[in-house]
Amino acid sequence: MAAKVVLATKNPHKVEEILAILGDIPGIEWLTFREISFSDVEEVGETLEENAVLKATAVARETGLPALAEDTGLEVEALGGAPGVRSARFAGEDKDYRANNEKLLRLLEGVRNRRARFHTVAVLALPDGRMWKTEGVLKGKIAEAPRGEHGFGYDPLFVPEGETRTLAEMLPEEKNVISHRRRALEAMRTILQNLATGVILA
Ligand code: ITT
Repeated sequence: MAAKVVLATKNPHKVEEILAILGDIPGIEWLTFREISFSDVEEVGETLEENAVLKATAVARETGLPALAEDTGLEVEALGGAPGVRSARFAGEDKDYRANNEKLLRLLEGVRNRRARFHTVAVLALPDGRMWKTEGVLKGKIAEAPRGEHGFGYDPLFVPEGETRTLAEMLPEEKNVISHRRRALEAMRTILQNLATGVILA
């Protein structure tokens, strides 16, 4: 019988990317918000790690199943690491990607240092309180104007190191090979395999 793991996010873009990265592990049956209901978790943490822990542990407790959550932030050097943990609500409470991107471009008007990184912290939590944490980083820079239709969030403004295209100009499968999310989740693969084979008992 497959080990059920809940994806503790209600962001459909994230669900798609996470399943593209980890969906192939034999013996794991992923349950998304489409298959199982869980409450919204308030992201009141001061760090990506705190928020990822809050989301994973709350959903594991509520559903009685292992839960995987991740929190991601865009950290811009010239802005002292902002928007960081506040990336989703940078321009206000309603998580409007376009408003967030416009605010970022406004703050960087005339700024030569465009260096930035995406930072993901992933947490797998079991209902009994055990948990595992991994992280992934993608370095790059902020473009002068949005480009591309793929991806979500800040992707139209983010040019990975060694690339000329923004993440939103890449195909999803290209982003998923190099992304911060890929790096954080790949580090979780062995733990999930151990869960699937019963080496770790949920
Ligand atoms: P959950 O908490 O339900 O997982 P969320 O959208 O609130 O979903 P975060 O708290 O991690 O997720 O918010 C991070 C924000 O950062 C998100 O709303 C996007 O604006 C942005 N973001 C996250 N991952 C991104 C990516 O791969 N590319 C571009 N922007 C991203």
